[in-house]
Amino acid sequence: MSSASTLTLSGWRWRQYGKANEDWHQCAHDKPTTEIFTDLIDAKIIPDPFIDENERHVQWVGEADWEYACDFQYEPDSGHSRQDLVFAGLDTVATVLLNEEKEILNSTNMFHRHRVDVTGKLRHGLNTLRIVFKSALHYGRELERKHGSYRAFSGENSRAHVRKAQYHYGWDWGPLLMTCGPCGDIKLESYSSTLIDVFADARVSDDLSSASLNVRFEATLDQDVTTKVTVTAPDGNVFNTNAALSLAAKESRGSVSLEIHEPQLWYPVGHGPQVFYLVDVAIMNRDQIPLHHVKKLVGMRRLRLVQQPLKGESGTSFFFEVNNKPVYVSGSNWIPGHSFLTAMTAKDYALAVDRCVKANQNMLRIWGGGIYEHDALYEECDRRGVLVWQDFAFACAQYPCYPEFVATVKREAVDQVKRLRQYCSIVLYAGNNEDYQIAEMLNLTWDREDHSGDWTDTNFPARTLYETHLPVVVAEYAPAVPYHPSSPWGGDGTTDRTVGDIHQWNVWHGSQEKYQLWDKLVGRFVSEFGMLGFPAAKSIRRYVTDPAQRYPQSRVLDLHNKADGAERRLALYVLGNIRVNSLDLDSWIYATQLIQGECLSFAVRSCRRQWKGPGQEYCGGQLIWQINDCWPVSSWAIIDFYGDKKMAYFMTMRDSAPLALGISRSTPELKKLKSPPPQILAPPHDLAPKTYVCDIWAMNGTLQDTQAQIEIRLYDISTGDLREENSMGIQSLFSNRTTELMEDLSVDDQTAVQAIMRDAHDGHVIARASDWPQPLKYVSLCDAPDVTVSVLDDKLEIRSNVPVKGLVISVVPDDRDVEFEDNAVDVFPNDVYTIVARGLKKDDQVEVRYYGSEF
Ligand code: BMA
Repeated sequence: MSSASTLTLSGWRWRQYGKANEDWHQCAHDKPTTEIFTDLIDAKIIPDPFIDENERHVQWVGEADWEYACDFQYEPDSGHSRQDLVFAGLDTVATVLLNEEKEILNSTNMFHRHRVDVTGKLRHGLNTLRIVFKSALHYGRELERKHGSYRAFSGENSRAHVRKAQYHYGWDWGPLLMTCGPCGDIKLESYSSTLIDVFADARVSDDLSSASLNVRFEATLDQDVTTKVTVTAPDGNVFNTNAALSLAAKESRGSVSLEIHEPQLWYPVGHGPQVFYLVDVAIMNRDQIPLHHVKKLVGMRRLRLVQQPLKGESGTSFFFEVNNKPVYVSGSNWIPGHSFLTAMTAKDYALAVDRCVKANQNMLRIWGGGIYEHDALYEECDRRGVLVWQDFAFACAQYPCYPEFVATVKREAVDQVKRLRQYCSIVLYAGNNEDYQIAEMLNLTWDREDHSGDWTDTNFPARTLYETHLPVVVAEYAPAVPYHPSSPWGGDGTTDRTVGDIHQWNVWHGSQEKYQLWDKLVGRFVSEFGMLGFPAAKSIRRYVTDPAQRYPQSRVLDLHNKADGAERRLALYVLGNIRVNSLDLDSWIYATQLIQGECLSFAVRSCRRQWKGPGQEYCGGQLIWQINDCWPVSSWAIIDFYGDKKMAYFMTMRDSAPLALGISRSTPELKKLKSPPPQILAPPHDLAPKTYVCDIWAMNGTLQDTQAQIEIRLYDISTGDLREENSMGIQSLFSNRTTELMEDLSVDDQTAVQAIMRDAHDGHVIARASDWPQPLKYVSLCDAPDVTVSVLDDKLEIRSNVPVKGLVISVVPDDRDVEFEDNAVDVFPNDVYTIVARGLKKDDQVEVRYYGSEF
């Protein structure tokens, strides 16, 4: 009798399917997962689709069928009565054959997981698994012919029928690359008795004084076993070794419960530690020999999505509460990290989460047009305290709801929620991305009073998935996690700013509002908003190989910008706001990144200001669209595909800091408005008056009340003269909310305001904020500012005799590996701005660019 053994298959070969005399190609790597695009690139059969215009030349790959094969050894073990092949995911239309020609599996859903009993079907010694992947494009078009056409935005309509990552069909930031292949691990498990699934469901009592831990497991048994559950607390305390349970061979499920007093709780980043209980479930045979065991890390937290009336405003709140403490969310939307997901490594996910934490962000929304992410991403989110909003994998389409579709979706939901439910960072499941918005746009039947639960006969049939089938799966398999039918969703429709979440795209898309009006666009929770910005010059050099194509409107750069009307909208926001004297690539990169940063910074400050304490959580958070890219592109991402951080990354990092300052500039008339004024009444010069009033506030996202010293200085922008100074002395900043510090400070159109927050005891600078007349294009700048940058080992010091905006430092040459902890800063006279720059050496050359320096 021996314990279970597992073999992960690897060493694939591949070829085009159905092509006469086609030879097999051995994969260039030995990884367990692979896919056709990366293999074709490795074999030099296609050029890298990420480079130049190659995307156009590789479209035939998605129209073709492909097959993969791999050999593996199997030596029977008399102790093992059963063998399973376990598939973590196949992309997408796959037929699996074992040892020429036993068909053991057909799969048409990339998000399904499979366990196939192959007992008696394996040969002793060498075995071969072959998988045929039919073109998902053709498959979808067939389904479309059969079941009718459903409208999809981004990608072709047929995608609505196919349960494959929807962004593979092309998106407004992503290429059309219809890849396929064995994208998830495939394992041969040989055993007599095994645990198939373990879920340690931890429920923390309302007063946090105890937790009940219910450990549920599923097993396949060929004999009677005893199970043993061992729980090790974060402090090393081991308990409950007595909780043994006997299971008879015919049984397949069991559970063990225990109470934990004074549990050690898991917190989101900034609220407390990320600690875990280790739950070890073992099954043993009659002689107490272990047959199999599974370990789970369990973070215990009490979780609520709070939607309750607010003081003095209509609608309801929408914020997350963890361990009875409200958590203001400053986060981002996450799209898949690559067009070819098998190229992503655990290290890539760890780095992505690290960048999110370093940007003072505490949530990632895993957007519905991508995938249910790799375990590595959730593991890292658990470990770093980053909350996860998980969409189900539907986006921007009218989806069908015929019986086969419902069946495949229900199974997908069960497979994925069972996989994900142990991750304590997941705080919400949402039914889809923007499908109710699509219903509104297409004027589909969506009667909010109709709660029948079955809308399959309407032209918005998928409502039945989002409001009936998916919530049932979440309630059954992840009962402690709230469910939200869509993002956005709530109240009178998807644009209701007073209930639920909104996607605020009236800056950039929609009515294309001025970003200076962001304070009038805030909702209860803003789960998407964004502004496009070009990637770094060094990134562009990597994907645009012909130097002649390195200008902003080039054919290649246009191909690497998928956003509808992007050049017009970028021009609108750049030209409407800043002075541009040159359209060379470097200047355009700077210009687009500056307006992206300005826009997102206005948004983050405006949202966060509305977190005003108990009963006044008028905004519970904001999620930037988007933190990452899946290929090299000009997009809304704040970190480009090659990892270079755009200016917006740093600017919003400062706005999201635990302790931060905010300044807004307005006119008394504009201040009164709750929504942007009708555009016809507000030509640009009306928003650029000669005098303004400023409000100044502080944000304390920590859980401690804090005392801080606040200083306000007003400077003439062109001369650097200090016009007014106001030391507000020590101010009390109450925990977990904003505190208004000053109202209606009058300033004129040549004055920039700087606010500094200092530690009340030792005077060190905790936070800075600045505010400038808008739009910046009307501001007179100093002709010859004296800006000095002192380069030291691992840091820089910046000084200036006049206020400068958006100062960016880069090392020359720019491919040196230096990590700037801050950048894109505003520098004021009488202040030394120090930036930590790891890897910087004191004789390094740096390049300095700021608003006005190159225009
Ligand atoms: C949204 C998203 C995406 C899209 C983005 C930018 O609303 O959900 O579908 O990529 O806007 O247009």
